[in-house]
Amino acid sequence: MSLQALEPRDDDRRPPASELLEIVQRGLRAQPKRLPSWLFYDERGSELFEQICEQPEYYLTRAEIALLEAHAGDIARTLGPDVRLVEYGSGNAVKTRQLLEHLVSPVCYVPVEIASEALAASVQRLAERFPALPMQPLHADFTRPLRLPIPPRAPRRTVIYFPGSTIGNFEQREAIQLLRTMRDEMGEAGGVLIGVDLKKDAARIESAYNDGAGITAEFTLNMLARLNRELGSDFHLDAFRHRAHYNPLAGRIETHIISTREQKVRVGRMLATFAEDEAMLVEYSCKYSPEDFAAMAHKAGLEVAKLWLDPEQLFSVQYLVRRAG
Ligand code: AVJ
Repeated sequence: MSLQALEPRDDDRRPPASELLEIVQRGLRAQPKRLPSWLFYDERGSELFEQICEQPEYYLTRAEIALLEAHAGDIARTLGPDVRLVEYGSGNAVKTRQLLEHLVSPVCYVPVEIASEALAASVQRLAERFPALPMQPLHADFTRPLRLPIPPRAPRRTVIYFPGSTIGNFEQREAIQLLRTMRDEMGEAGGVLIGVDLKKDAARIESAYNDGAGITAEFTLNMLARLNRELGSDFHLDAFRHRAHYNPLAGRIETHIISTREQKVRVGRMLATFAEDEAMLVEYSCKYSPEDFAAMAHKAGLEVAKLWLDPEQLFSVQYLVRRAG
């Protein structure tokens, strides 16, 4: 039916590639060293993440899909008809498909993604399944204010869909900031539909980030391979290893890249020194109890209107709306 404009719109407020070197050098100068987790997602990193989702230890994706299988009808009723669905991070097409199959006369689908390969792939897959649904891919960084494309007709509400517990990658203050940005973006009648991984037995969480096949370790170290390729740095991948520990007090997985020996790494004009066993922080994956998350939403001017759990109660999907007062 309608002609799909599959060319993503470019948002020129994205950080240019030239900033990459600066971001990495700053992270290597920090004490302790730390690099941002979005650096994982080059083409290879996105591929490895998809493989992580299939590992038996990584319960998150399966739980969220099972949750949608059980509750997509109720979720769609809660969102109502004529929704403009804006997805932050255009990740796993299976979840989006489950949701779109249940939504009544959605106005359009707007995936917002900084990795252009991932954006193109997800739109392609969904366009085949929903040929009549207008798609408005936006190539942008969703942590910054967006300029959403004009919808093809007036939506009843804009719903920001943020699945996968990606919110867990943000520290409390940043997470609140991001929720506030979503609140601004969705408008008065809007809502946020968000996947949030739950606190549970520490061993269960820890094993999800230390799969037996070593895919997560490969995913972690791929960040260094990416920097070598894109910045011409000389990280020796065999002199670093992956470590993911659950910090029960902070309620989060802390993933580090560990230097297995004393070494120097050239990154542009900078020479970074690593001590033996020095740990560089590359990711947090925060876990929340429903109460924790409700308190955080509250601080962002939102309230939890509804909460769904998967049959094993490992994972939650929550619907947030503007908070009164
Ligand atoms: C995509 C951010 C939800 O934190 O569980 C998986 C990324 N990192 N294994 C997560 C990830 C290591 C994932 N998120």
